[in-house]
Amino acid sequence: MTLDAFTLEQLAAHLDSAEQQTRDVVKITDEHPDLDWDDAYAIQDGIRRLRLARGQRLAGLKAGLTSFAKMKQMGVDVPVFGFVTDDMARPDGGEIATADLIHPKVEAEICVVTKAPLRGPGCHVGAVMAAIDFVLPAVEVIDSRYRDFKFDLKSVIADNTSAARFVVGGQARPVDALDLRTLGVVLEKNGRIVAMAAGAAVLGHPAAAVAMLANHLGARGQEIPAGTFIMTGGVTEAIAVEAGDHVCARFQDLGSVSMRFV
Ligand code: OOG
Ligand code: MG
Repeated sequence: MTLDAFTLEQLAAHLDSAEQQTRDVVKITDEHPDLDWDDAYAIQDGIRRLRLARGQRLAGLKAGLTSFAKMKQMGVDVPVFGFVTDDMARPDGGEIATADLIHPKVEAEICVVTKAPLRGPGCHVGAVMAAIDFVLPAVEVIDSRYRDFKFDLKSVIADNTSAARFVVGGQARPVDALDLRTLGVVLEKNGRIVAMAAGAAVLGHPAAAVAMLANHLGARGQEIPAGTFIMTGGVTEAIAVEAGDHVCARFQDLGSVSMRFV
């Protein structure tokens, strides 16, 4: 930690109000270049406390920057972890308002729900596979609070990894009915294919993203509880959207997830 508790709380409130007021801000490392990883996650924890204090419920955990396409797009090389709350959820086939988003982008993600706790260090793909209850398709709408979507890893961790909205599809499948590495995903915007990938784009196997999350939490004395919804990260680069756009993500064996931006 390089920052004191008061500064960490101030930065959490700063990013939280930027989100609430749909206002972009400069990345926080510009003013705090010494910010370290623990500071960044402590700021994210501060945002989580503020949101829960407003009555929101924790809906799940997310891994981000887990695919090479995403790392390349954002110019970074390490995955990051964040959370989603119930107020970020939107129904499949529904509308997503853009008036309260700064510069939204969509990502197709393979998600899981666990049936047993996962605790690192030493968590691996095998342990994750044994703990997965079922697999679900989703689209995450990310919306960095940073100007022009430009950030470094510590700034984006503090900003809860750009989490903004998410839409979960209805087709759940048991994990042994799928090959998560070869599971194909096609992302369409306005009827045109804009990106496609297979599950292996995410760290070689989407379960590896969950193992990394368990190891990340384990280093902090925390675990992934049973019954946790986890988004494993965009399989392709994120695609910018605006009012009027229709997005559909088609997942092999898991159906599709769609939404209209208004
Ligand atoms: C950070 C969040 C990345 C993903 O799935 O890769 C993310 C960002 O790119 O703004 O959620
Ligand atoms: Mg994501």
